[in-house]
Amino acid sequence: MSTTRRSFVIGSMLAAGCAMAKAEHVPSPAPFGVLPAARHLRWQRMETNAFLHFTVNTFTDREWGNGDEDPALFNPAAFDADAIVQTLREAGMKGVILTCKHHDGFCLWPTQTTEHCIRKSPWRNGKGDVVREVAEAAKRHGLRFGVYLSPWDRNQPTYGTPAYIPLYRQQLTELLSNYGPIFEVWFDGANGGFGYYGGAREKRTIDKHTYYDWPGTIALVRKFQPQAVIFSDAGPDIRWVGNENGNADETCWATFDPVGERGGAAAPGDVLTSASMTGTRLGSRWMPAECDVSIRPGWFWHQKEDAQVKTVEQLLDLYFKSVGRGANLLLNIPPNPKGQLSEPDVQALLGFRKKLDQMQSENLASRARLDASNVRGSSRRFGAHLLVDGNPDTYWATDDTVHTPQLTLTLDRTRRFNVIRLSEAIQIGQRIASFAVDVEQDGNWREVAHATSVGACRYLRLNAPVECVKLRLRITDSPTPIALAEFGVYLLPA
Ligand code: FUL
Repeated sequence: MSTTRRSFVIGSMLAAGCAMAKAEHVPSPAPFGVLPAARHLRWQRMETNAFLHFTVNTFTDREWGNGDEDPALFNPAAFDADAIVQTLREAGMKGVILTCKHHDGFCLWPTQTTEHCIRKSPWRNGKGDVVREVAEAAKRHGLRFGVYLSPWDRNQPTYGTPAYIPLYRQQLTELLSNYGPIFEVWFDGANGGFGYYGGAREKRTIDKHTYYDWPGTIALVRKFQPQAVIFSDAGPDIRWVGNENGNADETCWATFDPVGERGGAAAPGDVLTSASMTGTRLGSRWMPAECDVSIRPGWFWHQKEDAQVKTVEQLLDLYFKSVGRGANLLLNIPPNPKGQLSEPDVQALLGFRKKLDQMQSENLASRARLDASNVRGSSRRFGAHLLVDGNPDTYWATDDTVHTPQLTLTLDRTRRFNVIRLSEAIQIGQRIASFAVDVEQDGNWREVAHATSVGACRYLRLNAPVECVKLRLRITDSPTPIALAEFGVYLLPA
């Protein structure tokens, strides 16, 4: 190499080195608004979880037990936690939450707090523990385990008096300390009313705001399972979406400031749930929505509902209206009296996952040329290529002055698609307030979809597939520079 050529090469290397060093000094966008905790981030990435409603009701054909059910009723002769959890895993579920105790008070584990539990059941000769079997099966199959412990207990004689609270906390302590890591603790809002209550058979009402001393109970969860998210209609970590149809709102913010039904403070069971589907834009707490819904009309198994199991298309619709709106889907699949999932439920679940897998198998954007109208500090650390790297931690970001950038995608050839996916880098806040997607046809741009909030995940499902080589994402409203982690273009097969 000649001296001139060598110095040119060295000069270029130095220049490139300088440019890279400069790029590395481009600061990340400032965090915006309230941020998710690490436990939220882990939870948001799970997207779909399973709910198992299973107890004496499974054998009595009821939705709510009175509390006077004989524990001997509970006898799922062919209970197979492994088979259940394996199906859940094949259906793409990342976690499973079990009704360890529903409102009737029957405990599915050998609790020391009451005789109204599995020890008094003939199942496994009174030596069984459904909580342990599900928790261990979940661990074996790589699902995370969560617990539902109904605050309302229609069996306990002391329910409604201060004496019940230490008992409830003891039950919670047993669940939180004996079954490994818990990813979610589910507190139901149904509280107080008629019950057996040790034979009193009367109506008992409680003050939803003061009776349970929620701050004390929350502190207990934090102490034993600090990584768990706590669900209720009032949070503190995850909010009920406000309906049991499984739908978040078209606009769904991860932030929420719950208020009581008549204004004022909220508490589990006293929340103005009409606001829960949407959340609060710029709210003071990161409290994303969870959409709980059953694959059948009821939460518990009833033979008469075998023909009413949701179809694959209904499940897909639920997915797009929950996960696709930044929430999580908590899908209930109730075991039957044998202790297994019923065949119609299994078929629907597997059909649902097959369709999603087919859709997700090819992201057309990952083979496209991506041209961003702006890249923060012209740095590769914030480049548009990060939108298709499959890593939710990296993101395309814009300069501080650029809030409404555009991204043009040139696909490898004419392609057909009907689903678009966006995902914000929520670790630095929820920013985007609206966006639109256009396709180029006959030399003109045509808008095919627009929407509002993005957050952890936003899917847009088009009414019909469109074909094009070029498409464009326009961010139309954001109060700050954007930080978009992922972008997907998919074809959901008919
Ligand atoms: C409700 C309960 O009353 C239902 O029985 C069910 O457990 C559902 C998930 O939450 O509030």
